[in-house]
Amino acid sequence: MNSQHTPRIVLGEEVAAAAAGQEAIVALESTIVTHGMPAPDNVETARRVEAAVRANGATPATIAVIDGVARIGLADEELDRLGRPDPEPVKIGSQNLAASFYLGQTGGTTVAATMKLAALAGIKIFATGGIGGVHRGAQYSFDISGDLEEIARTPVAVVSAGFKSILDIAKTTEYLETRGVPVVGYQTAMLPSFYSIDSPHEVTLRLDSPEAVGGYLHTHWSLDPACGAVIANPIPQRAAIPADRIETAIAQACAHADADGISGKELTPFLLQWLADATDGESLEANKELVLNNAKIAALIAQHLTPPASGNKTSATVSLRS
Ligand code: PSU
Ligand code: MN
Repeated sequence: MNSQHTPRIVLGEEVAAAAAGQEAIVALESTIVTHGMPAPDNVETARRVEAAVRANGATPATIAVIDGVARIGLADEELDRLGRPDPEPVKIGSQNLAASFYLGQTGGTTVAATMKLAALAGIKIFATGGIGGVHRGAQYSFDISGDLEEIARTPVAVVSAGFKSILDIAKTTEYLETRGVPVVGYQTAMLPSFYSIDSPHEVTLRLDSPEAVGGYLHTHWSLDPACGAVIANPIPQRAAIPADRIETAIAQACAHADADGISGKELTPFLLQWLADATDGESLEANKELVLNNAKIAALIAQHLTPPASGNKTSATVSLRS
């Protein structure tokens, strides 16, 4: 075996110090930087998101692959490099994570790849904008984000503003139910839909405080130590775009993607960019606000996580009836 081909995962200084002191850490993804937002909003937002995590009492760990090495916590120049379009960074999901190590690539990790790396580094909570899901028209394209599979098999809680409304929210909800992934509504009983505060779908359970989410996650991981969870946190009201207003633009964006033959990894970035243009930047502003809000809630929850005593084994108590 060639040690050159063994994956390397390196903690940044700030993250290493927090891990040594068993302090709260929040993982952050980087596809939102490389493929989710235009420059310079992408890097600016990533820095504001890191600041929001710090301001709420936790250490941010932005995760990416730089020259074939996974970085948990990025240096300033590494984040700057990811934000530049040239040379074009790779979009790295679970499928091509090993390929990115092997080929020495540089790129942004999706929710799926970020979760996998966070779990390896012992980080239990992660903030993003909105997870990937089942795309509209998936009955023809079979386009289902790898994020859903990873959440079902990796014990990290993902704070997300529900599911991106560019997706088929009903099918995404069904898929997570099939895979046994709980969707916790943070201060809401209705599933948020990214730009909008709600949707017609109910969450698995509603919880109203970071303490309650921490307590619930303890129960969840005691029962199912290998499964992730979605913490669905609605966009702040002042930045929200009502569903009926954004829906027309989403339908147009999907039709254009279809007509232009956009599919696979390019689809989500194409739709987000198309919407930002079609709404004169309103959807981009909403996207920034919801990520910041998710980072804040994740930082608060991170301070209330207690790992189940038995590590990776189910630890529910079984006793005789008394
Ligand atoms: N949330 C955002 N913007 C994004 C994404 C999420 O606000 O760009 C990214 C995440 O990295 C997510 C990815 O994992 O989109 C999903 O891509 P796909 O549908 O190709 O799996
Ligand atoms: Mn896809």
